[in-house]
This record gives sequence, C-alpha cells and structure tokens, in this order.
Amino acid sequence: MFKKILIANRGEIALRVIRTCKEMGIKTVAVYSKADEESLHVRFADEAVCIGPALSSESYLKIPNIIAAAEITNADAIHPGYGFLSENAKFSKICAEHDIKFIGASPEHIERMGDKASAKRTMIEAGVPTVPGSDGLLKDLADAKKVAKKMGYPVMIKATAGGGGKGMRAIFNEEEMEAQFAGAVQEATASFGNGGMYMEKLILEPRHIEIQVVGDQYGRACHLSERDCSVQRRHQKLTEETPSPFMTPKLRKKMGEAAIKAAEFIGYEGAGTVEFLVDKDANFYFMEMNTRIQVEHPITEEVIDFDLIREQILVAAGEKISGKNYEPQMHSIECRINAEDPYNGFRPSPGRITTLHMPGGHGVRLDTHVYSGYVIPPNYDSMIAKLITTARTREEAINKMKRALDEFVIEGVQTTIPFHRQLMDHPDYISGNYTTKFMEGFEMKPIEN
Ligand code: MV4
Repeated sequence: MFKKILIANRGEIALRVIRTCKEMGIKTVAVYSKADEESLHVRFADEAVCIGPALSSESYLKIPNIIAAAEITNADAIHPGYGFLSENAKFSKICAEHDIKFIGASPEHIERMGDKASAKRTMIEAGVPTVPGSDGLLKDLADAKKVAKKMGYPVMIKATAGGGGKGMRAIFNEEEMEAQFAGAVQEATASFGNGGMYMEKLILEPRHIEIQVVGDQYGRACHLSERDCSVQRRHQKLTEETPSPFMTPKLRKKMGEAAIKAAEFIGYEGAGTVEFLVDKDANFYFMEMNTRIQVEHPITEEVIDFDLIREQILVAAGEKISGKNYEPQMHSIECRINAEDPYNGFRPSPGRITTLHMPGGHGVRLDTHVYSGYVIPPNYDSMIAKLITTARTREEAINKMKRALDEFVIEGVQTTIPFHRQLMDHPDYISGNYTTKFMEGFEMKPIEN
C-alpha cells in the first residue's frame, strides 16, 4: 500500500482525497499555487509544496513542478482529482516513467477515450450501443453531405478531439451543412489542433445518464449504478441525482452490463464513467467515457454506502474490485454551489466570504473547502461547494435539499443557492420529467423584497 500520496489538485476534491487518505493511514502532500496559500487543503495535508503562481498553466498544469514536488517529498503515488491533469495522457506516462503510481487511467486508455471517434469505434467493437452515424471521420463537406443524406437530417457533427459539448453542431438540413461544416472544422482545429469531425443521428431531447464503473488490474469491472446529469447549462452540470427518475430496473441492468462490457473490453483500470444519451423511448447510446473521478461521485457513495476514492487507491495498489454490482438503496441529490450570480447570467462572483452558515443534520453532506473569511480566487473554476442530500425517497431528498438550501448562508459573494432553491420548486424537476433541454426553459424568479 502507498505510504504517501500527492494530490495534484485544489479545492473540495483535494480535501476529499486527503480525508480518505487519512482514514487509510496514508500520508498526504498538497500542492498549491500562490493564490491558494490560505486554502484548506494546504492546512489539512501532512505536507504542502508551493508549485507556482496563480496561473493554472504555471502551477496546477505544470507537470515538471508537480513531479518535482513528488520527488522532494518522496510521494509514491499521485491522485489527480478531476479537471487539471486528471485526463492528461502525457502526465500519466511521466508519472509511470518516474515510478510514481498515477491513481487514474493508463496513458493508452486516456488517449483512446479522449479521441471521441476512436472511443466510439472501440464501443462498436465491444458491442456497446452507439448512435448511428458516419463510419469514422468525415473526409470533407461532400462526404458530410453524402453521409447526412443517407442517414437523414437532423444530424450532429462532432469534433473527434472535442467532448463535453465542445466542437459539436446540430445540423437540420443540407443548406445548414453547407454553411456550418467548414466553420466547425476550423473551430475544432483552432481549439484542439485537430479538425477531425464525425457525424451522428441527432437524438432529440436526450437525457444524460452515466454509469459509474471500477476496473481492477486483473481485467474485472463492476458498475456502481447510474447518475442522471441532464440538468446542465451550457454543458456545465448544475445538479445530479441517483437513481435517475427515468430509470427502470430492466434499463439499469442493460446499461450497467453495457458499461461493464466497455470497461472489460479495454481492460480498464480505475474509476471511470460511461456516459449515455437516453431517448424518450429508453434507447440508450454511448456518448463518452470519462477516465477520472467525477465531481458528482458523492451521490453514488451515499446511495450504496461506498468510498469511491478509497476504491481508486485500493485498485491502484493492486487490490481486486469487490466484483458486486450495486443497486441504489436510497435517493441522493447533489447541488453544485458556484460563486456565480444566477440573476446576472451566472457570471462569476469571486471575493471574500464575510458570513458563512453551513447546513447540516441527518442526510445532509457538504463537500467544500470554504470557510468564513475565505477569499474565493478569480483564477479557477467557480464551484465552491457540493450540497448533497440523501433520503429513502426522491420526494424526501428534495424536501431535505430545500431545507438545507434555506439554512445555507454565504455573504460577501453571489452564489447559485437561490437558483437551486427555485429548481427544487420547479414542477418539471419535481415530476422528474426533465431532459437536457430543461435549462432552455428556465427563468429565475426576481428577488422578493
Ligand atoms: C448528442 C446530442 C444529441 N444527439 N449527440 C453534449 C456533450 C457531449 N457529452 C455530447 N452531447 C450531446 N451529444 C447526438 N447524436 C446531444 C448532446 C447534448 C447534451 C448531452 C448530454 C448532456 C447535455 C447536453 C446538452 C446539449 C447537447
């Protein structure tokens, strides 16, 4: 077992990893930028190394500085968290070259799943349902028009180096294909250095339902049930829940088996998430596979009583997975609390937290790194806390979330707490009858004085 783990991340996920390491008796090393000198993960870790200035490219993304921090503290493993270098194949490779265990996916799997056309080809070979579409990359506009004509509009063209909504366009007829294809290639080349595009049938009003999987070094994988992440704004998840209101035991079994097939086909090691698009007729299609722990992992932990970070560390240290597939025993909802102003286009609102009262009580979990007097730096992601409520039924979990949000006081900055409070009263949310289109129809009610 590892003696010392360096956490190459910041904020709530750095704290999350430090907590499990402490429970496992593993020493921890925090890395931090100048902007994070006063951040809690620095204080909670056994050791801390400043790796550079506020700018992420000079600190949290600076591979030589992180490797140097691991060398001087003699860390034998690195946990990358999510974001930053968590899906950087080069970083995974360099860790291996320095005999430091990367607690994540292999460079090969990161690359294979990071290239969306290659991920899709892999799934087709594995027998996992995928959206009907082009056979690999589109050659040019003429090819795109030919494939779309054969499939029938509407279609979605997607950048193979894109993902998470970047570099994709819905095309409804040939005129739009004429007008948009070249621009899409140009945008993908500019953003990702790779203009490769592929095409899929457009799935109208899909849900985003993802399956958590864990694979070990012996070729085995198990699934830990699903998370519904359909409530998104500009491809940013706002709230997630498990079980999905749309799920049935039959559909869960089919999606779980498909996710395991995907993981075992490539011999996947570590925690991963297989994302599916689900249409109104409960047909599900592979969308993407994330080779990292995800922000929303706590709701899965809550409903199956499982420590996913612990499982990541055990598997990285060569332990076998439990092999049991899990069914949710409770209902859990996560609201992402961002330092953003929902009354002004969710624009960022960094600054000092002057007053803080955190919710608590039975069934309430708050994963956060903020404290009263903490200055939220403007340099990083705006998420400052994850409020999770868990209860026996969805209705009880929603009521508990309303109560917890009403207790949650953050002054000095704007936050998305008022948005989530209104969401919990929205009829389409309460009915569970929502898709990825939900936010297009959502308007904040004005502040009541
Ligand atoms: C799609 C789609 C409809 N049809 N593919 C968005 C990001 C990336 N995960 C893939 N996404 C989509 N792919 C086809 N063939 C609709 C989306 C989509 C979406 C998917 C999940 C969650 C939110 C979304 C918001 C807009 C579009």
